[in-house]
Order: sequence, then structure tokens, then C-alpha cells
Amino acid sequence: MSDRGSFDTNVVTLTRFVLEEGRRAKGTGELTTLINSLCTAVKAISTAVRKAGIAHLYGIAGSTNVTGDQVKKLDILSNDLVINMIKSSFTSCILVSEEDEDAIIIEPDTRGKYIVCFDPLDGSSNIDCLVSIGSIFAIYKKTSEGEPTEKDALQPGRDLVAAGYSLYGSATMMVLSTGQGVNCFMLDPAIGEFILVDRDVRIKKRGNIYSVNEGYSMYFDPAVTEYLQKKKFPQDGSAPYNARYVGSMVSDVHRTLVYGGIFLYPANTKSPKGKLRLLYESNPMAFIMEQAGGMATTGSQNILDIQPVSIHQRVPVVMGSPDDVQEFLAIYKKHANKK
Ligand code: AMP
Ligand code: P6P
Repeated sequence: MSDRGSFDTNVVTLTRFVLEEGRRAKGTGELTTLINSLCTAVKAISTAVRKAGIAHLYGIAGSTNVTGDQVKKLDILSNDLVINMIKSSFTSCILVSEEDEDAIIIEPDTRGKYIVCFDPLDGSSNIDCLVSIGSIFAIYKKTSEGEPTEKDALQPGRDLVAAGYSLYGSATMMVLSTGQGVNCFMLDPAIGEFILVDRDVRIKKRGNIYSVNEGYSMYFDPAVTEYLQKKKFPQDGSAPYNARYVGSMVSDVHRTLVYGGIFLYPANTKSPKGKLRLLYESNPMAFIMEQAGGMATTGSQNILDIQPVSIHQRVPVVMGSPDDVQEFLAIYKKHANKK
């Protein structure tokens, strides 16, 4: 055992990783600062999520906690943390949050060139039963001249500079891509740093898990119904797929990234555009999936190719292992051609 004991003194932290990538890119450091600010917000959200969950078990009375403090709903708290960390990084000019109806235009004297679209706490309805939840973010660059407006955020996912998510599960993980592949960092609470644990993650070509809320089966279109039937009752002698659905997008997509397979939140007769939002849920997750060798489609087009028309617009989502998504697309196209 070296005289340093078992401590790895050359550990690659997210902070160090992003700094090194920034130097390689010969940037001004603005994106590095922004990513590290988001990282700080995620650490604070992770602490709040774990504390709130436990506190909930000990019964916070109403909207004030045991010490009489006003307890913010966790997703409002998370939203405030992300907004405050980004504002104080002087890197961004527009913020689009799932929690705010309108885009937030940063004050002129504290602006930078980036636009951040984010869901500060996705799946927060699951917190009371301690199901894993997460934060999702997408970083674009302002390309227009003049005053920033909400329209500057309406960029296709193809133009993303960086995207990622954090998962508050059995551990807290940050999954990040700046366009050079996908890297996963685990939070080490002992040192308060995210440690690089999986470099350049690649999704399996094909998995054996499908992930969809089958409670909507009576509302699915025929293509989705036929695809799911094929997964459950394969006619080619192969084994049926396993079904896994957490109901928290970050958990379901992360499991798909790690184990392979397919995640679907398709359109249905109740939700003709599906449920998931393009700018701060579907685009960042599609960016990660493609960077890991996967696919992400609405059925009729790649998610990253969609030209957004409004900041909270919803899109149907099918993403995961390329062979699984291609198999879905073949059935989708067959039905589309019948129309
Ligand atoms: P910046 O000058 O920091 O805004 O960076 C300019 C461009 O360089 C960014 O839009 C990225 O495309 C690239 N870049 C800068 N920093 C990083 C980083 N830490 N990781 C990956 N790409 C980066
Ligand atoms: P459903 C959580 O509320 C969320 O926005 C996503 O995280 C998740 O994928 C989806 O909704 C679950 O929706 O209709 O299956 O409960």
C-alpha cells in the first residue's frame, strides 16, 4: 500500500475533465464555467432530494418544516438553484425552464453567449415513494445579433453545444456530452466531487428491454401496438423482451443507455404530441443517445432534426439501441404508408 493509503490522488473529477476539454478546445473558458456551475447546482439538488425524501418520512407539517422554515416544493427549490447558479456564472443570456412559462432573459450586465434549457427536477412526482428522479439540461449558443429573445432558444437539437442529465438514484450520477461522446461521473459524497467512472459510453446495438407506460395501451396507435406485440410474442423463436418502466424519464433513459433496449413515450389518442418536452427533455436525451451510438426519433423524423416552434412543445419519443429503434421504425413506416 503506498503511503497515500488507498486514496487515488490522480482521480479524474468532472471539474478537471471539463477544464481539460476546454483547454483542448482553446475556448475562453465560458462553457467550462457554465458546466461547472450546473455541476454545483446538481450537487445541491442531490442533497436537497435526499434530505427532503428522508424528512418527508419524518413528516414535515404542511408547507413549513420542523424548524418552522418555509419548505419550498423540491422542484421549485431545484429550479431556483439552477437559475441562481447559471445567472452567477455570467455565461448565459436566456434560460428556458420546465418550471417557468416564459423564457428568462438574463440582465445585460451579467449575460454570456449560452442558452440553457433545463428540467430542474424531472419526475418529482415520484419523490414521495423514493423512486429515482433527475435533472436534464441542454446548452445552445445564441446565434442571432442583438437583444436575446425567447425565439433564440428555438434551435434544433442538432445545434446543441452540450447536453446531459443527473440521476438521483442509489448514487448521484452526471451523464454529459459536449459532442465528443458520452461520459459518466459518479458523485463521491466524501469529497463532494463527481468522479469519472465510465468514459465514452456506447449503447448496445440491440437490447432485450422495452420501456413504455402500457397503461395507455388502449390509446396507442396501431404501429406502437404491433411493435409491442412483437416484443411480447416474438414469432421468430427469439425470447420475449423484458418490460421495465420507472415513470421517471432520466431513470428509464439511463437504464436504456446502460443495458440497451428501447424507451418509448409515443403519441397516443389522449396526447397526440406525446408528453415529453422537446427543448429540455427530448433533445438533450436524444443528443446523449446519438453520441452513444443510439437513435432517437418521433417515428417520422429524428428528434434532433426538429425545428422547434415553441419553448414548451411536446414531441413523441422513441429512443435507444439502433437495431431496436430501426425495428420500430420499419413497423411505423409500414403503417404510415397505409394512411
Ligand atoms: P467558450 O469560449 O468557452 O464559450 O467555448 C467555445 C467553444 O469551444 C464551445 O462552444 C465548445 O464548442 C468548445 N468548448 C469550450 N469549452 C469546452 C469544454 N469544456 N468541453 C467541450 N467543448 C468545449
Ligand atoms: P407517465 C415524469 O412526470 C415525466 O415527465 C417523465 O419523467 C416520465 O418519463 C413521464 O413523465 C412519465 O409519464 O404518463 O408514464 O406517468
